[in-house]
Amino acid sequence: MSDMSSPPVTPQAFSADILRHLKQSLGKDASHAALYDWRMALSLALRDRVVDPWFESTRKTYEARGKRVYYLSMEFLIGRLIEDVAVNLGLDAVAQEALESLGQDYAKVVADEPDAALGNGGLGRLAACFMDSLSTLGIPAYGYGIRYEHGLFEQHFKDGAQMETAETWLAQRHAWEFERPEVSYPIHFGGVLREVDGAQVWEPGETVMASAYDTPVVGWQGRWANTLRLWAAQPTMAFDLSSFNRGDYMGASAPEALARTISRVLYPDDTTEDGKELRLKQEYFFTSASIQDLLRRFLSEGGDLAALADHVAIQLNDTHPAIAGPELVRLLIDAHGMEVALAISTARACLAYTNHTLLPEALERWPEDLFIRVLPRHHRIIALIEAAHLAETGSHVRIIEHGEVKMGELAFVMAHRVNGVSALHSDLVKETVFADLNRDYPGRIINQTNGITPRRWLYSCNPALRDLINETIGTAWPDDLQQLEGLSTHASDAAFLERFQAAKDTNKARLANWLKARDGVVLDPAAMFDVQIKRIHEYKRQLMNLLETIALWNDIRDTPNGNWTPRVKIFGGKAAPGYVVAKEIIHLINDAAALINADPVTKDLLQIVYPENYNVSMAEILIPAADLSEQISTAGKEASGTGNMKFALNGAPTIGTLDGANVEIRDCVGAENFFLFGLTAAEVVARRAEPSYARRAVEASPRLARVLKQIESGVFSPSEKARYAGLVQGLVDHDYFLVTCDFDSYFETQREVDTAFADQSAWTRMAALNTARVGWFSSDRTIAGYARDIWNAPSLIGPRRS
Ligand code: 26Q
Repeated sequence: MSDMSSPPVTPQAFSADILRHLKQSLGKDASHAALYDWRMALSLALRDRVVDPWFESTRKTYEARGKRVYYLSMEFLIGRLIEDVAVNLGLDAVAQEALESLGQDYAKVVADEPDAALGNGGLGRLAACFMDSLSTLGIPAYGYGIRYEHGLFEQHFKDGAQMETAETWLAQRHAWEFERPEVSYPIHFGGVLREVDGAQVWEPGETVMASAYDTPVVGWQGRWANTLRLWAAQPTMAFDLSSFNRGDYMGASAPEALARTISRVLYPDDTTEDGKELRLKQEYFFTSASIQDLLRRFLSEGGDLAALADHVAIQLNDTHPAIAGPELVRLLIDAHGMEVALAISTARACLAYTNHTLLPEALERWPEDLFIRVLPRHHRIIALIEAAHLAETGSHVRIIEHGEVKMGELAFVMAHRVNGVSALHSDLVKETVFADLNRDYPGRIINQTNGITPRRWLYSCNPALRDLINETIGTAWPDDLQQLEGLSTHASDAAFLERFQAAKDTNKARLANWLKARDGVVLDPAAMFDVQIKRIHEYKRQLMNLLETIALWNDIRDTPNGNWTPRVKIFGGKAAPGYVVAKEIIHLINDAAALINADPVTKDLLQIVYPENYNVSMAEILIPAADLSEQISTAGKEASGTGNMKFALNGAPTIGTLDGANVEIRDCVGAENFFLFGLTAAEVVARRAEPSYARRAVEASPRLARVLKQIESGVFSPSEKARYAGLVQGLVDHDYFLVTCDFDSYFETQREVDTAFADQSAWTRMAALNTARVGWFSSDRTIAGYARDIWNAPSLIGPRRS
């Protein structure tokens, strides 16, 4: 594949590139350049080197006339790109040397880049990992999404409570994208349907333009690059000249503002907000633009629409783009004159749907009247799809029912494959939400267990461990992660384990320095770093973690001279702004931290740290520094999890339940290297059926009862004693997520963790075996599975270079 890689670059040549961009692209002289200028110049110099592999990939794709994959996602949680691109191009050392030869601090320049936070959490980050793997595997693919002006909100704590401010990543120029003003499509909303010669004609009430911005996504060693195409909403005309001429200058720009609201902001909820018109418009906006774009590309290459599915695979990242089914059918019928049954079967052969949740409140449903108001033609098309489905299967499952349009059922019926994201989750998808449809379409539901890109989540975020691995098993592992298994034989080698521990200690010191500089917080690097980072949700049970922390605090105070293992409990994560209980949990963690961290009795043994504004970049510092990974969701509720994989890969054993991909992680690392506790998914269901299960669990656990009493009586909120009375009452009265039932098991397992951690060499061995045995969780493996089982999409690059 050497034909696609450019000649080696010297640091001297690369500094010249940087200086050229400083001057020609930024209009700055080196002596006057600010940090921003250096970052932009570096980014542009790197971007230059992506363009050749990008063009070459496009040329090969065009030549192959084969299949292209289209990954439709409302979210791409990308994070920073400088390191990512540099590492994939093999230019990380060169870039650093070049910049430092110009007198700049590389780390500072890299850290100046704002995170591209166009996602909420797992689903959005998965899409970003998939883009990396699609390019690494050389599969022709486009990611399609929305170019939000404001990504996920920034989180601040005010007296311990979460406050939100707008995120503004586009306030500065975005270095990586290419604006494509010539690529734009009209997107219609509302209006009326009229019957003309027996056919339905949609006369839209409102039109906005979707215009494209392309970011190249380069894979490992620059062998291939795909495109992430994000759509921005624009008015059809910049200006209403008639209002302007009447002197109504504000009114003249109103349509513009209205159009632009569509791509203004990412919805910060990671379940569903009910029935927001703007959300439906966002979904249709980017889906329609994407479908129009891929049809135009197909037709421009002379394709025959009956053969569309031989050339196009469309993957729906959850139901958010589920309108793709009706939109594709609509275009095939209304714009290309295809007959209804063929249009539906053609669309279905192209489409596949990934389910990411079983939570009933997270299954998207739209009020039918709203749907008709915004997308009248699609409402009719969905009725046709439903009729075809009912006739074909004799099913009783409807898509439109009780005045709602059910997007899960729509996505399922229009997909030739439906996949869950872990083995357990896929089984539950078959048994619960889609049990009836699974009978109607046997074999349609399959599993593709999630994965993570090892380039970002080991190679670049953990240089200390990366170097040790390179020295131990060679350098071919980043795109063949199962090679990490070769570390296993070294897990009984004391010298290797010492170096493994040294790498962990380096990362813990790096985190400690970063926190000191950022928040003035001082950590004890000898303590166990126990980390739970993810969105704040009742089902993820951050509250159970905190209750255990308080119980431990009580125990230490009762026996201050006991043989305690020092711990730092690290929390990170945002709550949806409207999720009241999640925000109470955040407040309580911060209140408890204030009291416990100030306690002279426990101060060297227990500390709670909750840095504000957790994001991808923070994860890249926290995960390599973790000793223990908290994956403690109520069994049956976490579809997969991907943070769990990142921790294990970076040598942090898990304390966790049998939920999502935890099950498969435990199978890989071995039960003896995983701290399991809690009820199983089946036991959870059975326990909920028992009367007063929560109250009885509290009564049976004096330790838990004591903690709840403390919280309820205001020990942690002396200025407002009743602050958490409702939260505690909710636990005792409902506790849908069984915090009370799993508490004792969790507490006891944490004490086993204490004992295990105290035996340092045994612990390090366990950590190293985690790293060695989770190579299967590379997103390269996941994407190879999608390509084989769903897309039938080949790789266009040869076998990897060694
Ligand atoms: C939908 C409609 C309206 C507003 C918001 C939403 C919305 C937005 C985001 C619904 C869901 C999400 C995100 C879900 C998510 O991140 N799910 C996670 O997906 C991961 C990747 O598969 C899994 O690992 C996690 O277990 C799952 O929780």
